[in-house]
Amino acid sequence: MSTDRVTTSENNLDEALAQAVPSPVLLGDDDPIRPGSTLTARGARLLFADQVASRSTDAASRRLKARGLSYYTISSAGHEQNAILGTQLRATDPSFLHYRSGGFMMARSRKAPDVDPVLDTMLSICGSKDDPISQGRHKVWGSHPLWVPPQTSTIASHLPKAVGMAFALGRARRLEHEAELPDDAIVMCSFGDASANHATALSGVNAARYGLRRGNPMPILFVCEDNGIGISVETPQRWITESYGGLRYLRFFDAEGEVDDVWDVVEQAIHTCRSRRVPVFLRLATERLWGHAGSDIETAYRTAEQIRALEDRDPLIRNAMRLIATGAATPEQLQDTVSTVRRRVDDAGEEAAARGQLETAEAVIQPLAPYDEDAVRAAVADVPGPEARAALWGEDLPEHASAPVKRTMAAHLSAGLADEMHHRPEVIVFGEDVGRKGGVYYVTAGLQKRFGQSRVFDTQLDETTILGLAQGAGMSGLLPIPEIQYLAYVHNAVDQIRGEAASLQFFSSGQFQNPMVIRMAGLAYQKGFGGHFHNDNSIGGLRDIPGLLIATPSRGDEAVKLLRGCLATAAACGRVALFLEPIALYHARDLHEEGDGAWLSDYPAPGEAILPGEVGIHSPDGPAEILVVSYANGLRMSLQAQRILEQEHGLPVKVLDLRWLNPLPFEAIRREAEGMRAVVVADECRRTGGGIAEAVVADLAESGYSGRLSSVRAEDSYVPLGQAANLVLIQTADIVAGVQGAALRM
Ligand SMILES: Cc1ncc(C[n+]2csc(CCOP(=O)(O)OP(=O)(O)O)c2C)c(N)n1
Ligand SMILES: [Mg+2]
Repeated sequence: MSTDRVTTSENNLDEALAQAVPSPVLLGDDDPIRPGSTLTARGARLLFADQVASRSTDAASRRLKARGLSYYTISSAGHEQNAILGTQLRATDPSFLHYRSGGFMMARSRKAPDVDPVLDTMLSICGSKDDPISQGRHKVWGSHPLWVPPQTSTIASHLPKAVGMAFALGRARRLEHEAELPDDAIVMCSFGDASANHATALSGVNAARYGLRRGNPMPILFVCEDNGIGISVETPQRWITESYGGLRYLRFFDAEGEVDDVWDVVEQAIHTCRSRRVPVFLRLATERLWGHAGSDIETAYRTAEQIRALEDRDPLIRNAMRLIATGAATPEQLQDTVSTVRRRVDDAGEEAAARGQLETAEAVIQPLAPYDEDAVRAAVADVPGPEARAALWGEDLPEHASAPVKRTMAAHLSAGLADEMHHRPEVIVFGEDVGRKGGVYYVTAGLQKRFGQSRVFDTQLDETTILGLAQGAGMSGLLPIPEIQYLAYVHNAVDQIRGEAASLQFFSSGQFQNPMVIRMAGLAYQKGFGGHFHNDNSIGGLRDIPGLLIATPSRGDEAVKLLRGCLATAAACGRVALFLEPIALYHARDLHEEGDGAWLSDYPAPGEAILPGEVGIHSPDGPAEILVVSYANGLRMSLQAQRILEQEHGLPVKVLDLRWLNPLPFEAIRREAEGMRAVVVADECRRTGGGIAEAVVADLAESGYSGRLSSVRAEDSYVPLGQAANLVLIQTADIVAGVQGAALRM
């Protein structure tokens, strides 16, 4: 079925060219196709060749699919006018592309003579390990030399990061950060008409407008490839113009008509964006010539007449006729182009299908979570000298802070962030209320005053935007530390981590990176500020994100060392790290008794850091037969339990602080569990899937640990207000009881 439509389209083009009457007057190569246009006859012929190349890869993908040799049939057929953008934009204008961008890529590739876009496209369609961008991990449009980061299939998810990059280009320049891209680069982001309704698209466009309203340069070109339909659902006529035209802080352009008309409007749109550094929205009229994908049975929602009418509007035929009518080309020239290109694509398809795919699981996951310990250690060891620190702190070095000498986690984190910002000029800190106020818990207090509004700033209230900004900044060479105000509020935007940030290295075979350390206040046990949304105790939805590094501290000194470990890993390996700060411990001072000050700590000297996989061990005075595994609030409670168990029950236990919740430090856990008669996991997160107990217990069981295994976990519940919270959360007494129970059965 689907290949029939392909053949029909090809025949239609062939017949149109066979019947076309040449213009009596032919243009010279450099003549404009129409007076006043910058599109020359030669330029128009090259454009047509790119469009035919794109169409032919679509045809080849469906034919190869029918033979079981290709894996992707969502085509660009009917969208080939996007080649005009590929021609006019520069290879240094980062482009975040819609999946129907074959024409764009063919044209863009002319700017990198070593790139063979036809073969690359066919390699991608065939899932080949030789696909230069994803090595067969996904069919994506992407190219490192052409500044096209690969995008995921989640529609609209790329708008926030494209906007983030447009923002970051200007910001990096203001910070005098050495830029890879020229000063007048703009960012382009394309998407479909149905996708333009998505919350993430609205978030992206809003962020661009808001950024401009706030006085930031926002050189972002949104391109809506409007084919009037999303799979089977028609977009109301003029909807895109009605919803995006006439908005303040967004210039709107509508490109429709003959190829030279579209060319001119695209030119104006790009020029406006580039010269004025403002968000521009371009509606590009397109057709979706075939079904949504090869498997889509279009006749279920389109009549035969509608399909025929669509075929009559095929932009390839329309462009060919325009070129012939204007004298930019003869029918024979275009026929030649068509047959040469089709042959080239068919050959490339056969070649691509014969190349192999990735062959081992190791090869597949190799770029997912790169970790180069030497490089991370070097990044950690790169510390500011005494003079540099004196310039920041004067006499008041945080490690010498006067009364009280020991300080809370919030105070140490604040100083730790200041040290990092001072030493790493590429670090920027942003989020809701982090600037003037210094964060809800004052962790970023004073940073804006010290480092200025360019490096420490408040964003609008939108987590999707915050994480989009972080991705754009990371791709621009900055090292962003975005803050998510509460763990419960990441879920509305979690796809920006799950689908986007954490997947970039995977789908680009490590060629693009968006390093970041997301600071996130979370977990439960806040006194006086209750309710689930400020005490969310589930990390299940984050722990399953491939490649995401998650660290959680418990005490102030360790918090700084862990933060350094996260930043060094992000900087050296391009990783996305999540730094989960237990809110209830920000200002905690005591451990066993009120006033003992035992949870205060000294600021760690520069260079002291905790790296991924390194756990904390808290041993009793004598030998122990039971290991308690915990983290964050649970660690503090486990240490309380440790004393009670030893002093009141004569039961010494060793306590292991996981510190890293993803990946879990299994090696260290197994090592410490060895020789112990029981392991008790004290997991403050929810019982089922919300925390880490299941994984720790399962790993020990599978690795042959023969002692008793048990856990203490929170109820599967939202966290209620006030004292009722303690009914569903684990308490010190529960850990004591859990250990006693284990001791009885071992
Ligand atoms: C967030 C999300 N929801 C649903 C889908 C499934 N889906 C893929 S394409 C598509 C329609 C997109 O239509 P449009 O934006 O108009 O682009 P077109 O395919 O017409 O070019 C849908 C619903 C998806 N990829 N992502
Ligand atoms: Mg559409």
